[in-house]
Amino acid sequence: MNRIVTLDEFIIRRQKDFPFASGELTGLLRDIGVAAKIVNREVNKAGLVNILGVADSQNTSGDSVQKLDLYANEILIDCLKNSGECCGIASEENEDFISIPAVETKTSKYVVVFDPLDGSSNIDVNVSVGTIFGIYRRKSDEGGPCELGDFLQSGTALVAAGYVLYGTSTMLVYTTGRGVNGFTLDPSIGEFLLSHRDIQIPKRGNYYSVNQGYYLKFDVEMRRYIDHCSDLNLRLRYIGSMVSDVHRILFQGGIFLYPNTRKYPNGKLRLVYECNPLSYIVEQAGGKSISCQLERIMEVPVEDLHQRVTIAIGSPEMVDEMKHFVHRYSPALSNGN
Ligand code: AHM
Ligand code: MG
Repeated sequence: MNRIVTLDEFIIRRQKDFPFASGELTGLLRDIGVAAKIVNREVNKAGLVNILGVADSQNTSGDSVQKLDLYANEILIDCLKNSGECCGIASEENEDFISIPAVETKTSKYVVVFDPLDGSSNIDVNVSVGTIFGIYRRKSDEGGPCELGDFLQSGTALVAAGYVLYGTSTMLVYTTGRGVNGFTLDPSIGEFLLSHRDIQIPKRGNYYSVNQGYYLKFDVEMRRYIDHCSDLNLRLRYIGSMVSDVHRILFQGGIFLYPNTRKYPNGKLRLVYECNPLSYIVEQAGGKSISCQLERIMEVPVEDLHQRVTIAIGSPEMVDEMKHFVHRYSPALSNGN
C-alpha cells in the first residue's frame, strides 16, 4: 500500500521547495482546505432542502436558510479572515474587494481571489459544482491596507491556484507553479489525501465541451471548429459548471470553449475568478489556454475585477487546432494559413 499523504503534510513538505517561504502561503492553502471541507458538508446536504428548508426561506426550526453560493462565500471569507494569512480578498459574489486588517500585528503579503461556488445552477439538481481560487503576492506596501491594483494582476503573476470539485467524491487540485497535484477527501477521517501526483493533461482527447445550444450565436470560425469536433466524432460533454468540465479535460484530454455570443460579446466567464486560476492549472499540467481572439489568457491585461473573457482551454494540440481554425476562418484574423 502507498504511504498516505494528507494535504496538510504535502503542503508543509512543499514549503521547503521555496527557500524564503515564511509559511504564509502554506497557511493560506490550509485555510482554503478547511473552508472546502465545510462547504463540502453543506453541498452534500443540499439534497435535503425539502426537509431542511429551501434557500431564502426559513427551515423547520425557524432558522433562515441561505443560498449555498452565498454560504460558500461567507465560509471562505471567514476562514481567510480569521487566520490573517492574507491582506485582501476578491470574490465573484462581491462587487468590491475586501481589505483584511492584520491579525495580531501579522502583516501579510498575499491576496486571494475566488469563485466560491462555480456552476451554482447545478446545486438544486444534485450535479457537480466547485470552488476556484487564485493567490497573488500584493503589489502595495506590506503593512498598509491592500489596494485594487493588488487584484488587477495578470494570470502570469499568480503564485498559486486551485479548485475544489464537489462531485461523486470531493477533490482539491492545486498548483504553486511546480506541477499540479490532486487530493481526494476521505469523509471517514475528514482529510484530503494525495491521490493524483503530478497531473499531466493528455496531448489530445475525445471530448469537447461547449454550450452547443448557442451554436448559431458563435462567430463563423467557432462554428467551423465545432463542426470539425463533430466530424471527428468527439464526444460532447457540457455540465454547465466550468470547473467540472475542465476537470474532466484535465484528466481525460479535450477542449473546453466559451466563445463570445451576442449576449456576451466578451464571453461570459470571469478572467480573475475562473479563467486565470484554471489556466494556470491547465498550463502547469502541460495544456494551453487562450481567448477566442488568440491571446494567452494568463497574459490578458486585467482592468476590472469582474472582467469577462472568451476562452478555449485544454489539451495543447486541440487548442492549437482551434487557433488554426480562427486563422483560417475569422474575417478579422484570416491570413490565408
Ligand atoms: P457561475 O459562476 O455563476 O456559476 O457561472 C459560471 C458558469 C460556468 O461554470 C459554466 O461553464 C457557465 O457558467 C455556463 O454558462 P451557460 O449556461 O451560458 O452555458
Ligand atoms: Mg463561476
